[in-house]
Amino acid sequence: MNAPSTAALADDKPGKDERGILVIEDSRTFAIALRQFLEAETGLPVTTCASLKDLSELIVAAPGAYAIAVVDLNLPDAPRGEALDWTVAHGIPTVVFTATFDLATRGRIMEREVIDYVLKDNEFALPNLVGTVKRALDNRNTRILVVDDTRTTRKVLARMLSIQQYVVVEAGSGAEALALLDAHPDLELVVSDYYMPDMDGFELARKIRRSHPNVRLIGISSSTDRKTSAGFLKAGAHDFVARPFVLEELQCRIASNVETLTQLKRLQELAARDYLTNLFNRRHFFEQGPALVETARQAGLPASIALLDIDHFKQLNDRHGHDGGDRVLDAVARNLSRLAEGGTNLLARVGGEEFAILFRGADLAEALRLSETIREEIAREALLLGGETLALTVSIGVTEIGASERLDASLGRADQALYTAKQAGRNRVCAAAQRS
Ligand code: GH3
Ligand code: MG
Repeated sequence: MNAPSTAALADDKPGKDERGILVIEDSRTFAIALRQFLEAETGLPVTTCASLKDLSELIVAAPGAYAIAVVDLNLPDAPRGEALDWTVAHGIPTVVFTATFDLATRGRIMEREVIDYVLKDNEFALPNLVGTVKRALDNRNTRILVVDDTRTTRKVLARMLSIQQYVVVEAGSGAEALALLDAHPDLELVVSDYYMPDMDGFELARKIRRSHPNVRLIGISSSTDRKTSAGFLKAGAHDFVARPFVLEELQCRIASNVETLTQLKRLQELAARDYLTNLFNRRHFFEQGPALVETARQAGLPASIALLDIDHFKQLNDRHGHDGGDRVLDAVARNLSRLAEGGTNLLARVGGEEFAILFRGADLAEALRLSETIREEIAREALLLGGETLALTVSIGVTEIGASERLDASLGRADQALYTAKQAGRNRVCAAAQRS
């Protein structure tokens, strides 16, 4: 079943990057271990080669095939990092894996615009390398806003961050930064200079904390006054880095803030989900529902709600035990997810054996049609439980959400329609008209 065709409401998701990982490593043991580890952790195909000659042939054959390269600095036919020159020259983001490390080597690596380097000299080398590659791949999903009124310094920082694979957006003033944050809710991290003519970094930090409380902010400044870092932190920044940067320090501080963001998102995701079925829970439905209805309204579209309840569920519980009941709930949830989740719909488990679906863009007639399809599909599906084939049915109450009506009021009306469906014999869809 298709969600209502309301392109204006559909979420844009970027396409998945299918490119692989290229490993240039002459030690066979390392190369094999790396390939297994990287494939398991990233799910991407890994190609290995052991010399500059093989590398050049691979790149010439398929220059655009690699999302990232891992390069050993010393190869028999490329002892001075020539393999690194090749990957960088061909625009392949590169992580260096090296056994030799001294200041001269670091200098040679850093002047070549690499993502990072990982030392081979310790027992954690392999997991460190895999972690670095994973982080770099993940960075492509993080948008960072760089705020600095001086174009050249802003460009240098933006370039450093794009080498780390972050998606970088630039602002030349505090006001522009605030406007960009308003326009792009996916901007998650701000790196801001202190001195700017229209508003300084402290004021920007205070404003961002108030208007975008989930955004992380790192202050930067070339001031030698230690109070600048304290001022940034007191204004609400999460971190501070002094100019001129030690590149590795800046990388680590940004990575640690991105990690915090990732953990926060994971917690938010867990808080929004129902543990048994992994569907969205009641809290999420009521937190997100009103805004979703509002976007439909603004696009001049209707919205409807369906409340769905499993028929005679108590009997199933009594007969097959609570665990059996749980399995039925999970099966119904998976069916509903397949039939009604995503696109412009919001599906949630809102009670023990009750599920709600918000149909954005659907008026009552359309919501009735969609609900009828869901009811039929669930009734058609047989579920095997304790050696018994269960005929599972659901009853559904549907209503259209009134203009400026509260979501709980609409859900209450859908509940009355559901009650009518139960009274009329179950396994059916009933509608409740809006009160005028
Ligand atoms: P009706 O057809 O009128 O909806 O009857 P019913 O038996 O489905 O409804 P009733 O409300 O009498 O029973 C619902 C049962 O769902 C009662 C409760 O113990 C059970 N239940 C609620 N949450 C869960 C759960 O998470 N797991 C299991 N196994 N049972 C649950
Ligand atoms: Mg029931």
